[in-house]
This record gives sequence, C-alpha cells and structure tokens, in this order.
Amino acid sequence: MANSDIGLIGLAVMGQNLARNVANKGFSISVFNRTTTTTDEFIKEFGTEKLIGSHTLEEFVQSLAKPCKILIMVKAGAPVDAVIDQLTPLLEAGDIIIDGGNSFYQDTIRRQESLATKNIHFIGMGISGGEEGALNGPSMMPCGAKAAYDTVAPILEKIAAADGIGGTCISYLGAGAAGHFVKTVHNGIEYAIMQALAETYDILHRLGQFSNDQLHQIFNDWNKTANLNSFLVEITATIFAKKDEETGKYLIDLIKDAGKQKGTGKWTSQAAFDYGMPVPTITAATEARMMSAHPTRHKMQFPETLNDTDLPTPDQIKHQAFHALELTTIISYFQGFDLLAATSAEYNWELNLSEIARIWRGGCIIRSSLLDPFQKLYAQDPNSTAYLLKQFEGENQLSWRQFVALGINHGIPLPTTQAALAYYDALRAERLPQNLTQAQRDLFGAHTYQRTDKEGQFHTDWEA
Ligand code: NBP
Repeated sequence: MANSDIGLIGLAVMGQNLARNVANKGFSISVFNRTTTTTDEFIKEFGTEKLIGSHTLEEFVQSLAKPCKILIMVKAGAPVDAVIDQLTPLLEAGDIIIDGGNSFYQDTIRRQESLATKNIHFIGMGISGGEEGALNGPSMMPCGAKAAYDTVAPILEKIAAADGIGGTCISYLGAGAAGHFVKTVHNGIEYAIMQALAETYDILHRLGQFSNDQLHQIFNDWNKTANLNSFLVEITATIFAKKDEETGKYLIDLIKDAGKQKGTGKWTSQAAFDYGMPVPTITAATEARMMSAHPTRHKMQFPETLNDTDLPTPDQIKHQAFHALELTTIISYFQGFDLLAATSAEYNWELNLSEIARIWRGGCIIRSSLLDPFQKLYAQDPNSTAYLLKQFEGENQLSWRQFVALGINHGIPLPTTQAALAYYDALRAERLPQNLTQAQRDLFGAHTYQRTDKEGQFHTDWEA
C-alpha cells in the first residue's frame, strides 16, 4: 500500500538512527538496504507499523506516498550513483531524492543536473551529529530546488536538533550544492578543532606531565567556560576517563597514533585553493593526519637540537594551553566562514553565514558556545565583533604565543596552532613581504608588479 511519508535507503549507522528518529516523531517510513539481512535484523528490532522494511526497490518505491520522498544514506561516492541509477527508472516526475551523505559537492551539482532532465528533484543535504545526533536530532544542511525542500521540510524540521534559542538546526541553504559544501566546510572546521585539541593534549601530557585523570578534569573544567563549552571538548574529557575492559589500562594509551580521514578535510582545502581563500588551520589539521601515517616516521634517526629554555610550571602550561585552544578554535571558525563566503560568491548561493552558525549550534559535531557570537557577528551585531576581537587581547594572545614557543623549543609539532597564529599575524600585518615575491616574479617571468606610489602595472629589466 502506498502510504509511507518518506523512504530511506542505506541502513548503516546513520540510516538506522535517522529512520528511528523519523518514526519516533510520528511519521511513517519505509526502509531498504542492499544487503537484505541488515533490513531484516533492523526491522526485527525496531520495526513497527510506522517503520517498515522492503526487500526490493520496487516494493520500497510502491510503499511510498506521492510524490516519493527518498533519503539516501549510503557511502559517499560511487554507491550514491549506483542507488540513483537503480532508483530513477522506478520514479516519476516530481519525486524527490535527498542525498544525506557526505557527498563531494561537485557530484551533487552533476546529479542535480542529470536528474533535472527527468524532472526528479535532487536535494543535497549534509547531516552532522554522528550516531547519537541521527537518533535524537542532527544538524542538517539542505540545498537544491526550494519548492522540493518545502515539500520535505515538515518531516526534516521535526527530526532536527534544537538550536537552544527556540529554533531547529535545519535551514534551506540555497540552490545547487550549497548544503553539501557547507557540510564539507563544517567538517574542515571539525578537523581543525580536533587537531587543536590533540596538540593541547600533547603539550599538557608531555610537558605538563598531566595524568589522564587530570586531563579528564581539565577538559571537563574547560567545557564549562564561555568559549570552550562544546561537544568536542566534552567528548575529549570523556575519552581520558575511559579504561580498557581487557587490560584495565587507559584506552587512550592503547590507541595507535595513525589518524584516518574520509575526504571532507581535503575537499575543504582544495576549495580554498580553487576559490583563493586560505584556510591554513584546516589544511594543517588535514596534513597532520597524513603526517601521522608518513612512511619515513620511525625509520630515520633525525637529530634533535632543542632550545634549552626553562619549562614553565604545569599550571602555567595549562594556562597557555587554554588560551591557545580558545584562539585557535576561534580562528578555525573564521577560516571556515570566510571560505563559505568566497565559495558562495563564486556559485551565487547567497549563503547566510549567520543562519549557518545558528544551525550548527545544536546537534552537530562542532556545536559550541562560540557559535553564539559568530551567529551575531554575521548578523552585523557590533557587540559580537567587539567580543571576538577582545578574546585576542593581552594575556590571551601572549599565552597563545608562549604555547607555540613551547612546542618549538621542546620539539613538539603544533601545526594547527602555529598555522592559526601565523594566519592571525598575517591578517594583522600592515605590510607583508610579497613585495619581494612580486619583484622575483617580475625578474624571472616579466609578470609585472604594482607600485605603492602610482597606479598601473610595471615591468623592470632587473639585471640591466
Ligand atoms: P557508510 O558510509 O559506512 O555506508 C554503508 C551503507 O552504504 C550501507 O547501507 C551499505 O549497504 C551501503 N552501500 C554501499 Br557501502 N555500497 C552500496 C551500493 N553500491 N549500493 C547500495 N548501497 C550501498 O554508512 P554511514 O556511516 O551510516 O554513513 C552514511 C553516509 O552519511 C555517508 O556518506 C557518511 O559519510 C555520512 N555521515 C556519516 C556519519 C557517521 O558518523 N557515520 C556522520 C555524518 C555523515 P550494505 O549494508 O549492503 O553494505
């Protein structure tokens, strides 16, 4: 019988929890998974008259009310195309496909254009929140045809997280691939903050000699502060308390130091290069994961000559680390939003940065108290500008610099924190040394340069 409000394809972690979330909110949902035993096991445990399983795509599509609304939650890349190819012959004009995976935004544009020729609407929708968010309320970043979004909005708005200020963490972000791009940058910011936390941990642990119990306490305390109250700081505190059931040791000490990634950090940096908006903090974080798997690590005995400076007390180190983490986190958000603005201009998406900050306030991995001033900043609130700038004043900035110096002097790599500080110093600088770069380019390639004292493009025969 054709009556389910919505259908979902792909019953891995995200799909299962989203399907349960939809059913819990009172909507009927049909589900399908390529491997049918997964569907059977899921339905056995969670099936109700509102949550039903299908063994074939035909049966699945027939179970949906018209126009069909189908949320795809399969692995990003070729699997999404495979599902679309199998699905489209079964759909009619006006039906709506939503890709909720971490798809590459250029793929979203291609899929939208291809499906438009069949009058099938394609909504790209970034979803953040992991397993827990999917079940209880994720942050969702949809894009595509507005009319198609309006058709699915009543369901999606019910399953989204609360933003803490009376709204929900979902907003129509624009045409084309706006939503998937916003999710990509969300993940880029996530990479940067996670790496900043890792660097803070490294200094606290190796130089401050803080134990895992103490680290648990420190991150718990920081999670109660104005700028660091956030999901990522909260889970970091949780991690330091966890003991391995098998050995009784702290689990963090048993985990290999090889960082993995699935692509969104890389896509953020690639977009930064494509659209000319630097995000060095995010790029450094992505590269830090790559460095952890560098083939030369542990294979060569590189010499070490350290600056023999006095080590500050553990309390002083903790103080420096706190401000370094705060300011690096703020810089990470700034870079992400700047890249969103630059890319939006390129594609005419008209992204509303304040609205994006709002829908990141709940449900998602980078939710943080800092999204309040960022939401207000992009709504042109001068108090927020003043608040954010104030964070960089005096003692805070000094601590940031001292923290980076600690890493440099003691041979501990802090790529993300250092990149954030260099970015800040470059933004502040009255004059950067690219006058020399321009002179060099003109000398070897006649690329010309502009002058500070008159208008125009100039070329000099430098060796005459
Ligand atoms: P996975 O990314 O691990 O994908 C597994 C699902 O894809 C299974 O249902 C699998 O079916 C299906 N699938 C594959 Br693989 N190839 C297929 C094909 N050719 N045809 C049909 N189905 C295929 O699942 P996930 O971790 O739940 O993530 C789903 C999406 O959400 C991804 O894009 C992910 O990046 C994104 N996301 C994940 C998280 C997270 O915390 N995990 C958070 C936010 C966003 P099978 O059972 O038959 O193998």
